Amino acid sequence: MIRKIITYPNPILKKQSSDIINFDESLWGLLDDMFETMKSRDGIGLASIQIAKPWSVFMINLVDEEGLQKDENLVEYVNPKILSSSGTTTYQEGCLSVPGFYEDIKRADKIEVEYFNRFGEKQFENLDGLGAIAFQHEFDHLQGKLFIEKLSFLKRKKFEKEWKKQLKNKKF
Ligand code: Y12
Ligand code: CO
Repeated sequence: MIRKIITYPNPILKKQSSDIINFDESLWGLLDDMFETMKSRDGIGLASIQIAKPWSVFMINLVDEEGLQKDENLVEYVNPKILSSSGTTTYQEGCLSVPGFYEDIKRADKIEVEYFNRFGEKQFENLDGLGAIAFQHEFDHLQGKLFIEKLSFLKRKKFEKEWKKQLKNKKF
């Protein structure tokens, strides 16, 4: 089922997400709904809190070398952790909870992560490039943080101004 994606400044987005204990049908149903919802909006990443469920879950579905977004490349991250990070990189990020706004954000370039898959099996991954950026963006959602909170004071002002203008035009 396609769920409603909550948008800034909904206070639910500030909530800390809680770890999954039972890897059962309620988790699988949530993950399936998240995938349907993310695809319906052309997203490449979505955290559970964005559909108002404060569970420690997100998913990433990057495009391949040919620029195609394939279902089989979806990765579901349950109870994820960042074990180590190195380097820095900057990328123009966007978020389905802040539609229509994109800004350069600095993050670690390489990360080593652990997580569980939907069946409760522990996984390890080394990520770089867009995978590392997307993971950190989604991981921040689990701590109740949006990418706009990483903006400089002036860029945040620019965002608030654009956001107000957009709300007036009732685009979203
Ligand atoms: C790099 C940077 C950020 C991420 C996090 C995942 N972000 C997204 O998937 C953003 C998707 C997005 C899609 C939009 O288009 C539609 O909704 C059709 C969009 O534009 C509007 O809403 C107007 C904004 C964001 C991963 C990797
Ligand atoms: Co986001």
